[in-house]
Amino acid sequence: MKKRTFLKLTGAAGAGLLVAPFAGCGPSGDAEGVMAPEATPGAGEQTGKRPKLKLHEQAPLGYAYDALAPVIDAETMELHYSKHHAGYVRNLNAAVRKAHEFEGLHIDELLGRLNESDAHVGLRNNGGGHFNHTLYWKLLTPGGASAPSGKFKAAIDEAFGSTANMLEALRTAGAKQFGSGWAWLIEQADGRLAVTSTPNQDNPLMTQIVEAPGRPIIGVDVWEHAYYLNYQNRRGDYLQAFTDVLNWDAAAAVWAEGVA
Ligand code: MN3
Repeated sequence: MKKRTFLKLTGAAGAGLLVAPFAGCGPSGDAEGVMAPEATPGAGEQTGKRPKLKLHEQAPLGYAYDALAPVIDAETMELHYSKHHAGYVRNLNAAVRKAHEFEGLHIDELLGRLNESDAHVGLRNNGGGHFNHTLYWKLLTPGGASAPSGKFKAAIDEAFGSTANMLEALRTAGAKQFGSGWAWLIEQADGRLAVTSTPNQDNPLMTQIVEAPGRPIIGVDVWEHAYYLNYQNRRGDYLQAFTDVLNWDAAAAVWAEGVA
């Protein structure tokens, strides 16, 4: 797949984070009938009485909870994936049910339509939480290259001078983010890579909200739940460890093709 800019991506009807769980759903011709406005809020599962409701789903982790130990311990991984991320997905689906104009949107497009209004708080926190963690698990996938190469490395070098400089900028952004949030490597609209950070579960695809919009390439969770069991207050040690175990094949794939 050809590399796309984030602007193109946000307008694309991609597949992956949004699925139609009911077999036999019409692909596009019956779009009006795909949603179920009167769907019961609060439940992530479907019942036989609720037809054709599209839900956001949590992708399988794809590796064992202890696969990243001792860098990230199994208990942290299990809580983070099965409680925190799962909660974001459940609450995102509940929020979408109350905001019908967001039903059926790919997560990228959903994030791009959010603004700072109170009405969007649930979608913002939980939609961001869903996207952000989906990227995070992918980047931490065991194995893969331990350094960037090819065109991806060239893009990093062009923006930062070296991979080491980029990683230092990423760790600094994570260390300076006050309270909970994320540090990011993004691709800006002009194609150039940059480092930024966001509070809470905000995401650079929230172009109407964040100061530095872009397409997320690398995302580092700096909420305490991501590291506290292993690193306590030593966020800097966790940031170093994260960048040490980053799967550069996964990062390059995100840069080339997007998160999902
Ligand atoms: Mn988290």
